Amino acid sequence: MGIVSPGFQGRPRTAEPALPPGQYLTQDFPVLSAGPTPRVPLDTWEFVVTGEGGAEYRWSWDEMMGLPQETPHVDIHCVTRWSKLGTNWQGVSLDTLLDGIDTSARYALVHSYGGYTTNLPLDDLRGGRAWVAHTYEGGPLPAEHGGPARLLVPHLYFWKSAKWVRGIRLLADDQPGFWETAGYHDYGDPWREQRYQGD
Ligand SMILES: Nc1nc2c(c(=O)[nH]1)N[C@H]1C(S)=C(S)[C@@H](COP(=O)(O)O)O[C@H]1N2
Ligand SMILES: [Mo]
Repeated sequence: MGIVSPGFQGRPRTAEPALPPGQYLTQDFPVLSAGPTPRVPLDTWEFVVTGEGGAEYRWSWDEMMGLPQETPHVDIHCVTRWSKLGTNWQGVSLDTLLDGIDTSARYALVHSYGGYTTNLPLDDLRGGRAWVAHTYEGGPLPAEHGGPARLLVPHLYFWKSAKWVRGIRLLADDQPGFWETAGYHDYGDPWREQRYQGD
């Protein structure tokens, strides 16, 4: 028996293929941004959840750092066909942030500093599957990859993982975001190859 370090979340991969259909493996970390990289100072950074009725739940950077932190070890899949296996992050689970927010909303529209948006069912932000991530491979998340903090929703194509995340609007009805309006799939499950509308 070797030393098992706390937080190590390795799992056997023998039972399932690691790569979704049509994806190739990459070792580097491509940067894909639809616009310029916004620079967000930590002292003005905030994360806001807006309820259907307009109620706002806000966290400053320090408040976010004071919440319980998790260390997801996950595979990520971009719709442009690269996948990266076993990436290591640190951040706050959306379960933690949504805990105590009483809502019957079924959808979420995620907003970023810089104006990017993306939508997903609210349930996909629950169940230990989504984080506001601020640390990548042991260091602060670089700005080009979404720092100070990005959404991390690795079970969907990576365009759903909004960089420079600023907040989430809870909605009764689904509302498409930036890429979804441009023809990308509304849900974006890489295992079902839901790249574009109609897939
Ligand atoms: N705010 C914002 N978030 C974004 C994007 C973007 O253009 N702006 N691009 C998305 C797409 S298409 C992908 S594949 C990933 C890329 O993340 P990376 O640049 O860290 O690889 O971010 C997603 N999140
Ligand atoms: Mo992407």
